[in-house]
Amino acid sequence: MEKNPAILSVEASIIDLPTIRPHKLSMATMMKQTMVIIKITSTDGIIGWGESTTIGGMTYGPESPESMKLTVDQYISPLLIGKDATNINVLMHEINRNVKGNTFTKAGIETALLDSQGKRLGVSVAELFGGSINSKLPVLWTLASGNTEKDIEEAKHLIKINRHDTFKLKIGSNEPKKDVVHVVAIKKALGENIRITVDINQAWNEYTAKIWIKVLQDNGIDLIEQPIIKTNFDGLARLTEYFHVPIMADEAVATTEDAMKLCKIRGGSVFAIKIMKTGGLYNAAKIAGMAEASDIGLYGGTMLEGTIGSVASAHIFSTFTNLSWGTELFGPMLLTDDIVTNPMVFKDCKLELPKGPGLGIEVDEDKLNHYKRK
Ligand code: MUC
Ligand code: MG
Repeated sequence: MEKNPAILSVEASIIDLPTIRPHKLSMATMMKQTMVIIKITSTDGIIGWGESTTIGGMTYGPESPESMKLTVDQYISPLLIGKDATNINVLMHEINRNVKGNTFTKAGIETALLDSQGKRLGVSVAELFGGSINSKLPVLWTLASGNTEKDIEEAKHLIKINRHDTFKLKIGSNEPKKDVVHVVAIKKALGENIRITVDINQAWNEYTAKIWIKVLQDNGIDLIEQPIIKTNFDGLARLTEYFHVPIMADEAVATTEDAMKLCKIRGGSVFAIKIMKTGGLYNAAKIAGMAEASDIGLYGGTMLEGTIGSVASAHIFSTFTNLSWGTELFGPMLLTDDIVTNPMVFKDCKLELPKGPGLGIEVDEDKLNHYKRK
């Protein structure tokens, strides 16, 4: 093994992959997913992969695929080239000193460094964090075709083949009453044993939330995700206190600082953790620790990443003791193709953590080049 391998190159490629159907959220309807794939090559021949992905251009988060590529090419790559590839803490500290914000970009870079180091040491990314508690994680599916009947049909098929038993509904783009009627119709059609959660993606104000969460709660909905604007932390705390149906913070809980503030006021009884929001796996683990200490449950969230980002998320989520709400790492199944040769395994309502060093995935570089934006 080379003693002090150095980073030779950092490449960021923009990949566009079509979705299997339109995916309708309150802020955008997705017909494709755009990922920034990071490749880090070191002098010992090790190649590490990472992914930085957002939803709906700039409608969801503060970074775009194009800005992420620019941040890597212009600002992060020069900080890494020639440096010791094996000390991730030093590398990320240097990046954080020189590049503010840009957590999505940093998540992809940190993932590629972890994948490299895992391969170098012959251990998985989860093992770099002390090892996974579960190698199979519950995974739900999001119904978001925009049509109630189509959603019911899709869910019934997935229940029949035992791929999912929990479904998340994306609402907030219509009048609340229309959305709630849609949710209740799906809940009734799928029956008691199927868990239904709803994600409002900040679309309601606190007053509207108070009226309509009551109806959702009375109709047996299991979890309410980010009903109000992400900056209204006190409002989230009030809703958490007021309702017995659990309220989950998603957009509100991005950084470790957000998590600290929300833990103090109990702004949510569940946190959706996403490595894109936290800026990588280390920060995701820090937030998990804060949540555990505050008796707040965890949910393994997605930014609808492809396989690389989803597997990276699965590695860190698998180390959490309080992953009481499972995960939504179904992103690869929403896409018509994959750029890895060993896709994730989804079986019996669970995903399986890949075995093998690093992330445990093999990238098909021909496919990557095929889908790469020229
Ligand atoms: C979100 O806000 O949770 C997760 C699943 C899905 O369909 O959209 C994402 C975004
Ligand atoms: Mg959400």
